[in-house]
Amino acid sequence: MRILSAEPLNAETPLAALEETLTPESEFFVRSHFGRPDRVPRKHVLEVVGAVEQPVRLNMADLEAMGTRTLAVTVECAGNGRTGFQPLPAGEPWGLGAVSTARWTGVPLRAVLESARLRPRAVEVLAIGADRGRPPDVADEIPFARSLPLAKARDPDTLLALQMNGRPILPEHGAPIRLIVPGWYGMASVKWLERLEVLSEPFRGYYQLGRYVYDYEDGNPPAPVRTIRVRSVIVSPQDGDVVRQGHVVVRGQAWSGEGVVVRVQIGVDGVEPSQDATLSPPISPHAWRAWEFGWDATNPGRHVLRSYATDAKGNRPPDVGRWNRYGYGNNAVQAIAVTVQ
Ligand SMILES: Nc1nc2c(c(=O)[nH]1)N[C@H]1C(S)=C(S)[C@@H](COP(=O)(O)O)O[C@H]1N2
Ligand SMILES: [Mo]
Repeated sequence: MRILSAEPLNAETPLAALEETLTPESEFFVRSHFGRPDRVPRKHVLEVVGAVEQPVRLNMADLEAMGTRTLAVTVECAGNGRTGFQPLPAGEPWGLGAVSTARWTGVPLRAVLESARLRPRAVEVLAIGADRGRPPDVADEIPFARSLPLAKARDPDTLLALQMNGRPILPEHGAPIRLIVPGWYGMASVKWLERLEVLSEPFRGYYQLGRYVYDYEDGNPPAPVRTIRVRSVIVSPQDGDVVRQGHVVVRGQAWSGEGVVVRVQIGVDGVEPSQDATLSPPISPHAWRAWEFGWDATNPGRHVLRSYATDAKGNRPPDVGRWNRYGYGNNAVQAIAVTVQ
């Protein structure tokens, strides 16, 4: 892993590990604002309070008894690709490895909300993590907390995850319970989940309005960061590699929060895509698709490769990402240089 900071732990998945459709757990990227809470909640209880008829407290067994689902979900940090922005915004300098995929098993958040019975004035569900700290520009200690609008909270694929790849969630990934919000950037998938608060007014917390907003500094009000933008990454060969003249297999992953990727095209030495890659079958509506392209590398010398994804809604990535103050959502087409000899 490439460690960006040790305390709190922020580490990115090496590009080579992105080749696996299910990311090896020891290489699943880690993004934490405050470091993980030290309390090891063996007898963890999740509280559901606020605008509900029936506040509930659920332990792990209670949750498991509500019925679980398993979904493969690609989690991508909104800051993935930040280093491609110029000037470089503040924040963790992520390359392209702040993205990983796991099979998550959990209870649909919806089932828990139904058991607590929402009051008619409910508008959002606030998820509060057990980790706390003081961001540089904030006066008091705060928990990591983020809200979801009711529609997303009630999406049957939004999970209170209890397992990652069939085993208890690893400590750095949010044990014992975390949210998994498919299709949205990682900040929505609150780790070390301690409390759900049903709100009758939109949440105005730091990680809702102060961060995770697209601020284009163009005079318009910042917009919330939500859906993962379509992207394709070449994982093999890597930038700067030297390959043997002849047939070269180019591999990558492509994903989007708007729907599965339906096409990946490759561009060689030009900014226009020219040929199609072969996509592997989707393992889930919310996971990336591995792709492969047989490149006829007949001409020696330096060549530039690009990959272009198209998702089910027809979205395609831009050549240049739209710069914003905190450096989110940079899904610009990646270019790698490879020498054929
Ligand atoms: N409690 C808590 N949840 C959190 C965070 C955090 O710092 N604290 N970071 C968020 C962000 S920004 C991302 S990208 C994902 C990363 O999940 P991972 O570390 O399991 O890859 O967790 C999210 N959930
Ligand atoms: Mo993130």
